Amino acid sequence: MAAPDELDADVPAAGGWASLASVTGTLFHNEAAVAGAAALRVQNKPGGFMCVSCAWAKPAHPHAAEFCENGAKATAWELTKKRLTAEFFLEHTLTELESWSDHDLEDGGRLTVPLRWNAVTDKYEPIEWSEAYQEIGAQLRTLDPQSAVFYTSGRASLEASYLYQLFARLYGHNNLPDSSNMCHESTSVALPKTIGSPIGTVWLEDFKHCDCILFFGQNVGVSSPRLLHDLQDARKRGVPIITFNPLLESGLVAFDNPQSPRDMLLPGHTQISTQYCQLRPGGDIAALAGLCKCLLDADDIARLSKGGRVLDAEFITEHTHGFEAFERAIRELTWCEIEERSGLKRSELEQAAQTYGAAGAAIAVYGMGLTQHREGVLNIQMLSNLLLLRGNIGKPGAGICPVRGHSNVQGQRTVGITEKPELAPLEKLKELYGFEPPRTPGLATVDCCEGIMNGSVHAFIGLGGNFVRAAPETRKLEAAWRKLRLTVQIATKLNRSHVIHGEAAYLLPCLGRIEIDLQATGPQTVSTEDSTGHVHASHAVADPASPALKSEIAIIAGMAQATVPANDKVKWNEWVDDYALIRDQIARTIPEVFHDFNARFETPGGFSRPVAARDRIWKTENKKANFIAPPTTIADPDAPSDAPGVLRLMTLRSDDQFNTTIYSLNDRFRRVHGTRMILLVNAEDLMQLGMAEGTVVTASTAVDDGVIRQVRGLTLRTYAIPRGAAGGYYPELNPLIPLWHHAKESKVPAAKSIPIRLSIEPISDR
Ligand SMILES: Nc1nc2c(c(=O)[nH]1)N[C@H]1C(S)=C(S)[C@@H](COP(=O)(O)OP(=O)(O)OC[C@H]3O[C@@H](n4cnc5c(=O)[nH]c(N)nc54)[C@H](O)[C@@H]3O)O[C@H]1N2
Ligand SMILES: Nc1nc2c(c(=O)[nH]1)N[C@H]1C(S)=C(S)[C@@H](COP(=O)(O)OP(=O)(O)OC[C@H]3O[C@@H](n4cnc5c(=O)[nH]c(N)nc54)[C@H](O)[C@@H]3O)O[C@H]1N2
Ligand SMILES: [Mo]
Repeated sequence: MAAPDELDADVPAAGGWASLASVTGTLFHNEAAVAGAAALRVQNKPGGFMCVSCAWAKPAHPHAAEFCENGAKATAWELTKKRLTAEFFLEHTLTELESWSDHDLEDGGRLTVPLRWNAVTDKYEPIEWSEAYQEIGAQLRTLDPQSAVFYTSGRASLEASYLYQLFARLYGHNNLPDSSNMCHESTSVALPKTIGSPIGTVWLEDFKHCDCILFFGQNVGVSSPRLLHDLQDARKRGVPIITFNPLLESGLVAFDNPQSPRDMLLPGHTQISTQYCQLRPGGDIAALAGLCKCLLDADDIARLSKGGRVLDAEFITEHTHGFEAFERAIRELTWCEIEERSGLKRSELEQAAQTYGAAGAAIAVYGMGLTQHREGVLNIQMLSNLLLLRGNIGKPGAGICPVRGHSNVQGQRTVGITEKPELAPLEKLKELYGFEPPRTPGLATVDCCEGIMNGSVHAFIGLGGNFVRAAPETRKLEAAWRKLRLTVQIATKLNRSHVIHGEAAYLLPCLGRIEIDLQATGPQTVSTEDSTGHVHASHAVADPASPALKSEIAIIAGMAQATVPANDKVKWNEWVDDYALIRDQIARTIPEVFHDFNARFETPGGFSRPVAARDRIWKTENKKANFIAPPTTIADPDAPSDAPGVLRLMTLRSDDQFNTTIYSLNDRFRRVHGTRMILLVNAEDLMQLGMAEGTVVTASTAVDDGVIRQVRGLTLRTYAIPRGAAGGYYPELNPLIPLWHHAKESKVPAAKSIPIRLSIEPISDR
């Protein structure tokens, strides 16, 4: 492990001048300089719009510019002046568009007119909105509702999401997977069992009171850069930050605040991590067990010497269950196993445990590095165990902080987008709308892929997103996707899930959140929930990309009216005219969260969801916070570390992408330029494999299930990455993920631990 002060020289700081240059570049590339710059002034501010990029909290007292490099890029990407007109689609067949790169498809600009695929010409051709709704409705009415899937990517507002789930249930299914199924579903499964909350317990103000921050598997400088402000402020108070990540990610090493003239003009930047533990991918259960073991040992010594306890014994006795079994399991683990599995030295873990053990209140932040493993749920439960040992849930400055991805992905679940009927407000829907909601469990993302592949799913409606690119097992999924009877995509930009399509296919262009949404009662406001469970109003500021665009809400209502029988309690038209009426319905459906929704949703900083665990009220079955004894320290049983020639691949995001949206082929922070077809590998592994830097290889999935999964044309790069690990980009490497390779309890694809082998490509093959 490198000491943090050695790191700065090698790893570019997040933020700084390069960040400003990158934003300006994207604004100009999209010819969005004027509209973009005006929009940025109100981004994430009370009275303004909520960023369409990440879900990080929006403070009540924002910075002058409350946006980050990537938020600004997302704004520019949405407000681009580029357009895909009806003429564009008449010039290109979909077969031709399939050969375009992901970047080129989206870079064409905003979709402008509703389209229907014509099988004779192989082109998307304009269609009237009303005709599209009628045809889609007619198709859906001929199908068994159980064979249709209504997917959502996490951008749609609370209002649109509520109507979408109502449409699905009136039609007759719970097949409502969303992007969380590939993301933080591990959190939603793990935390209800340990602390009785499906969401994190940390609010923004806690960062001002914490004494230590632990950071697991989250790339803050790229994925949620505004959180860097909170980290920087904490560092200025002297708060230690201990990071566990296989890679030295620049935002976690150092930060130049592009909004601070002092930071920008003076040399040197805020060092973020005070200790950096470069563990092996999938090494977190072992590392966390090691930290817990150190605390137990230190507590033994404290008790013997009659010093102050290291464990919060009072908290453990009063509030928790399962401590003894947990303690036993941890004491039984050997340091040999912990070091081998985590890839960290005992001394590193002791140092980290000492810092954590000395801190009054600690926050644990985490992301995809924990959720996207076979034992992703256990990863999070181990983090929860570590916090419970010192009573770090339910006190100021402490808690668990999953950093969510899409800007409203958490909120969608709150208003009923879920495939799990027990989590949806079905009784309330029945009472309010007088129908019998379906009780059959719906399909999660993985089940949906399975259904598409085995032919039991016939229709796919996508409210945003790029499903065939984001999901695993790309090759099989793409082939099966073409056999769907109906694909309907509601989207802002063209992507692969539109050019590959079903037998009947519709592409319906919608307004983005930044665009003014004018309905019968005037311009409409929508709302979103951030990562910390705060709900915000979002006021659009930009002119629509095309006069033919409709809002997601209007499109959902249009399709629903053409599909499900009229019901005078379900007032689609009135709701489209006035979104405040939808908020009233949300408040009636889920009053414990949304009471007085319309009165409260302009609250600066958002109004907060109740989180019982913050008050040490545990909504678990036994009404206690639960320790979970780890049954294993192996996070990825399918990716053995000791098989010769096998590397454990983690799929990563670059600095210049938002999920499957690829802004450019560069990854400034990792010093990769002009290509995404690379593999980051350890120099010693390369030597052992007899391969050289720059060699072009084929990666094949190293599992024995009879399926050949390969990605060709990957150039090897040596990188500071643990032995036995490899890194490469999502979504290019998704063809390597077997569909069954997912978190055991949450079904989140295990995208951070894919076992692969490399073979050198003959020059003649390239
Ligand atoms: N600019 C930008 N912002 C985004 C997104 C984007 O694509 N671009 N996507 C959004 C979405 S939907 C999401 S979910 C979030 C994702 O944001 P993150 O949660 O940050 O997810 P990733 O970028 O996939 O990578 C997570 C980090 O985990 C580390 N890691 C990999 N394997 C392990 C492991 O086994 N253990 C540990 N401890 N660490 C590991 C990687 O090195 C990487 O630094 O960001 C959101 N924000
Ligand atoms: N290998 C690997 N796979 C992964 C991951 C990984 O780390 N590794 N991460 C997973 C994660 S965390 C996630 S969240 C998923 C992401 O999966 P998705 O959410 O399905 O994918 P996105 O790339 O975010 O979707 C981009 C598309 O959304 C549409 N869009 C953008 N804005 C709007 C809007 O306002 N309204 C509508 N209707 N459409 C809009 C545009 O057409 C754009 O092309 O991918 C998952 N897949
Ligand atoms: Mo995500």
